[in-house]
Amino acid sequence: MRIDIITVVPNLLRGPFDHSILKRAEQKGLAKVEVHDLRPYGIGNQKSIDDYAFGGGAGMVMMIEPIANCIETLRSQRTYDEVIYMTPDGETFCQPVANALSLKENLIILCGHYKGVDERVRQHFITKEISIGDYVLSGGELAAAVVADAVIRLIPGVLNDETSALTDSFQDGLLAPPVYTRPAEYHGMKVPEVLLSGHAAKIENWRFEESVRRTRQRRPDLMGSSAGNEGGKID
Ligand code: 6GU
Repeated sequence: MRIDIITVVPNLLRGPFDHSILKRAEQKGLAKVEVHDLRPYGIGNQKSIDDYAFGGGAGMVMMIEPIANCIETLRSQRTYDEVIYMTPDGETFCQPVANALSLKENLIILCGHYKGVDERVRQHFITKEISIGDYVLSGGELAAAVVADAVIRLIPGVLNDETSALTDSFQDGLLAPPVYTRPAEYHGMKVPEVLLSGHAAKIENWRFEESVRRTRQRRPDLMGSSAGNEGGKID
């Protein structure tokens, strides 16, 4: 998978992809993230990328021409499955969206800034609009890093233990169960006996029950409809 991120603040995105899981994904040749500074695509001597909004009002608007130039340059090099725009008024990001994106080959992610992009960019170039939640960030960069992280870790071979993405919170519609490691007892606080029993079926059942308990307590909104209730396991 290849992800091309277009931004006016490339430095904000230099860090996240040079570390841990994402770096390993790149070293293994499974994913590549390229960050593109929009500035060189700007127009005029100033390489302008934004201007005042028609009709007035506070805040600048990102112009269509620099973005068009950048996207067309990328498109001349390969075909893209999606051109994603990061914006607080997009579709709220969630695990099923991450799962779907992890199956794509090439993605462009355009980070919104200032008051956003000229509406014609959205009409003409954008195929998907994503928000990461109901709060406002000063730009789409951190949100783009969130999306890229959530997507790249799902690519087969990126995680060491390939099954571990399957047991993530949300992947089965439930929150993940509690986990423990050594020591088995710390200042009188004991690890649940069943986890030390070596009885695989009992352990699996305990984890499922704890997932349900935790989800019911913390995220009752996930317990509606059929979430985590395939086969009617939850009453
Ligand atoms: Cl994608 N961008 C901005 N600026 N704020 C956000 C967001 C995106 N998602 C949630 N808040």
